[in-house]
Amino acid sequence: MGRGGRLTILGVLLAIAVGLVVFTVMAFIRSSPPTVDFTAGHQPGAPVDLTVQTVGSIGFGPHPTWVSYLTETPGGQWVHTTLWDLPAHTRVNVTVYQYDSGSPLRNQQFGQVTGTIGDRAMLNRKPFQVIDSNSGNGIAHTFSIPTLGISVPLYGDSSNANLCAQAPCTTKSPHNLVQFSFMTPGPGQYPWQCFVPCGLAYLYGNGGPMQTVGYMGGFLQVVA
Ligand SMILES: [Cu+2]
Repeated sequence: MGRGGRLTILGVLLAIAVGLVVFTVMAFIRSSPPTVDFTAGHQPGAPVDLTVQTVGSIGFGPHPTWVSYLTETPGGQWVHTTLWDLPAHTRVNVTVYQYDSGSPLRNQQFGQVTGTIGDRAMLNRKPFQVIDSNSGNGIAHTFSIPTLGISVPLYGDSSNANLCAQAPCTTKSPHNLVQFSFMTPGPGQYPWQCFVPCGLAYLYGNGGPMQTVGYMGGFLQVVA
């Protein structure tokens, strides 16, 4: 083959490589989860209600077996996202419907409730400040905002129960109700995440859904 022929093949291969990179980047950008807006029509001083659920497997999309959080819009629709617009210096009343089984924590520190109003949370309408994850059903996930010092352990459901495997789950499925409140800080981007290594089949449980926005972590986008 002549030099021109080889150069042509090289050029075609390069074009394919560039095309694949562009396609992958565009696919990644397109797959970014939507943001749920809790600021529209917000009256200064009024609390915001934030309702989320945790599921053992999302049941749809590119990773149907992954654990995930979902968010309920102010209109009452469940959306597969972990991104929220929230007003600054505002009380957020969080309700978590927890539909996943649990396990003992690797770090018992995350059995504590920290940073919420009153440093406590409610589990099935009873107040608590700490959960011993080595007893009972263990901890399924945590709701944690590290930069704000906020962390709440989410008690697991019995793994013998007929757990929901297709999100969004409804309260007909076994679940735990976890409620707490916190104050948003000033404007900024604040990451939040789960600290239970719940990414099954990934190295030490910390890959996959633990590393992907929209599943076990997201952002509070706090606006003035
Ligand atoms: Cu988790």
